[in-house]
Amino acid sequence: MKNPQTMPEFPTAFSWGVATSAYQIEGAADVDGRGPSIWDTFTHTAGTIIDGSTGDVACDHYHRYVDDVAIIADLGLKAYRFSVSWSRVQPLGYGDWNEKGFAFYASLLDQLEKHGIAAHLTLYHWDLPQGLQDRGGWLNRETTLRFAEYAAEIAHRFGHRVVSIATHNEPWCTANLGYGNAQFAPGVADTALAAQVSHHLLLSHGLALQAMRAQNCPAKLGIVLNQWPAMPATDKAADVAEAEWEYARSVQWFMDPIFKGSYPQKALDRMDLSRFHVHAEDMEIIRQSLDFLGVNYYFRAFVSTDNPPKQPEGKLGFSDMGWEVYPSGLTDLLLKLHAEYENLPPIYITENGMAVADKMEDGKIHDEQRIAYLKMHLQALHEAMRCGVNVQGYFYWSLLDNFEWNSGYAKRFGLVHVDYETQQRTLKESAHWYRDFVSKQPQAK
Ligand code: IFM
Repeated sequence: MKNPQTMPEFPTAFSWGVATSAYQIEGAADVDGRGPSIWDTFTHTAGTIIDGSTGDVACDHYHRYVDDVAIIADLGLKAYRFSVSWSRVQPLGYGDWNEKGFAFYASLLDQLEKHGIAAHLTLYHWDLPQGLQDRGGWLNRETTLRFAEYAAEIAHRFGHRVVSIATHNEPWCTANLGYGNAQFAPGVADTALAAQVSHHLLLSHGLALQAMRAQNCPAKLGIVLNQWPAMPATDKAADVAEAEWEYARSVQWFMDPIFKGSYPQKALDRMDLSRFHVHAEDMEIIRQSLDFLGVNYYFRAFVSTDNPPKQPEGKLGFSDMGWEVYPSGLTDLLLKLHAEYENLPPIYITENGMAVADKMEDGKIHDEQRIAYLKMHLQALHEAMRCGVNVQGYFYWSLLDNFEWNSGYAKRFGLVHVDYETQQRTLKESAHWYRDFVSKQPQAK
């Protein structure tokens, strides 16, 4: 797929937005009673983050949210996806609520309402309260109950003010990067534990949906999964089998329990199940109906059994993260989900974006690569919709350059450049392009 010149038209009711997450932008780590999360502990541990940075200040969004929301409005966007920092509203993850923390999110929602921007809230974007980690974190089944209580409280306070609530963002990362290879907080490397954590995350998702529905929460309820199609490097049987396994252990591992009530056998066959405990009732709890599914798409998995493994050609280049730009993978993925899951709810593309080594020249950032990326992915998305996939919105990742986890501030995904010395925000060329593109889309009257 080439950088397209003509852009397609999306449906009138389609939501156009941007996404962020609490720890990556808020800063104010110990302000107004916020408790520490596992990411505070992790970033303050030597050797965990490439540039030695932390999210203590990040984009200082906690103090600048009024201006940041004004930027979203200025871009002509009508949807904003953000996450709540659990330890800001409940410092330990159990026990007392922190009213000042809730007040911050209430003020953020006020600003969004003022500009007519629909709020899409995520409950958990990786920042577990340290107080719960001290009790065993996601390895402790009790954490699933605490999560459901937290979900119910948010639904009770904000459920009528937001369009959607997602339980988890990318539980694959929490499990596999947090517990599988120690790249993310809490920094554990044990794949058997990662499997157990993923089960508790799914269980907590099911319990949270039940708890929010018990509150008659009017918001649409769902989950956000990061997904990729797995493509064999060659048509050798070994590569094909490996790609099937990769797809089973990443995409189907989360989709099958939610939509089919069971884990994929192909993944189970190769797993260390010695510490994998599933209670009899769990799978029915996990299999709650969803009002929406959030899909985060960045790249495909290119699967080779050669040693060393074959690498993708990357005809459309690679991002500054080293991720292959592969827009047609989004079409393939969505069509595959559509074919595979009968009860698939409407989809939002809750994240899609590109890290670029942006350079400021004469006060401007000419991020042509990001514009091309956007165009190609929107084209690919449109193609999936043309083939019948029900997609209702697109959120670019991210509004702002921000704290990119173990890459610190070294990777820039934003439509808006952030100077971390001055906290000055500058719209990149891609932001102008996105504004222009969205302004030409049919608008609901
Ligand atoms: O920055 C992250 C985000 O927190 C979750 N999805 C992927 C993004 C880019 O790595």
